[in-house]
Amino acid sequence: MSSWRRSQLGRLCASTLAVFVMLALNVQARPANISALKDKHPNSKEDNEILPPDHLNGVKMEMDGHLNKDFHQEVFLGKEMEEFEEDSEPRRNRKKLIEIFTKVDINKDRSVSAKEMQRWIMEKTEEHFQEAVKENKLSFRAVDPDGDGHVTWDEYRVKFLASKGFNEKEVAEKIKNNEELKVDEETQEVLESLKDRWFQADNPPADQLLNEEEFLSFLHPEHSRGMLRYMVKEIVRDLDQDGDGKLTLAEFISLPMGTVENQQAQDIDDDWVRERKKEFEEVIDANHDTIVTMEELEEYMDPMNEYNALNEAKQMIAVADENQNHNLELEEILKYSEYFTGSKLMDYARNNSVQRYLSSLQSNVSQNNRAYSVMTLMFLH
Ligand SMILES: [Ca+2]
Ligand SMILES: [Ca+2]
Ligand SMILES: [Ca+2]
Ligand SMILES: [Ca+2]
Repeated sequence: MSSWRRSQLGRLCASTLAVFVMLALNVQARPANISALKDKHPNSKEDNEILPPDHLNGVKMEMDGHLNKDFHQEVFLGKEMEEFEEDSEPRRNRKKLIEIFTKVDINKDRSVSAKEMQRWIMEKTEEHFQEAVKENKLSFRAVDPDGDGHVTWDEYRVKFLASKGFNEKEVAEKIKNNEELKVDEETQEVLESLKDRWFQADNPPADQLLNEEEFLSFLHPEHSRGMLRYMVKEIVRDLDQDGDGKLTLAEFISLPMGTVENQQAQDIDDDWVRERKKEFEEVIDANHDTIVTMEELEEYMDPMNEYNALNEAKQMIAVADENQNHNLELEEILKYSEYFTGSKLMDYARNNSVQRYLSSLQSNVSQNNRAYSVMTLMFLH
């Protein structure tokens, strides 16, 4: 399994994998917030301002080829995502969730259809786009201090190296005088990868300068068809072991970890494989010929694809649709709050599900003690 090659950009965050494993080990305590925590990783904060992020809100796959675990929460909550993360007060979360429900339910029949959810997902995706545009304004200002609206590769290179701890003035001077830059191998690889991407983001006619819009697609490839395609190519290149430009299931599920050290890690590997296999077979391989082409992956990753949004809407409804009417009612969405928002409604669980369960147990003479404690633990966790 050592043949997994992480992208050069991915390698920049050398600790990402370790963080991923640590967070995955901690998955029971904080489910569904892996990338949120990753973003809060102290070392990546400063880099993120001028470096393309690994995680893109509202995009199904991360830049390094990992599935975006928070995708459905991102397209359900839009820019309100962080509110639910920071705010653990169940009553307020409950109120907010009810507010969202009434907004999604456009025709006010107290039930959310797949069409209504699809429309909502598209709206929330648009919010993530707007957020990225806003953040990009700040990032662009940071790389274009003279404010002439254009950034050269050399200017960007200086800013990037400065963010890596190099002396900004020295580096700028050396680049100006065409002197050799002494950078370590890893930084050099990242620089080359960034450079490729930089020139990809330079729209025709290529002038080797990026304006604010081009810089947005440099940081956020989901904002441009050309850059989305470039991102797909990079991901396929990293996973494609036989180099035929397409992905088999085996290539897609190759593990990023060389060795499995203990049972817990083994379980995570198993989950990782299971989820990727499911996604590959059921969603990404749209024509089900067991091969994922670049075109299929591009369709899959396109956040503005309405067909994908409808699929996602149906999946989201199916998870919580207890009465099987292919619609979501308020009760269903509240009960599955954790799935939709990443945060549990403890009071709701206590007041309803647990109590219902406890009373059903009391009436059940042949109660199974083990099942009882397991279920109670699940609800109270
Ligand atoms: Ca409705
Ligand atoms: Ca292949
Ligand atoms: Ca296919
Ligand atoms: Ca229902």
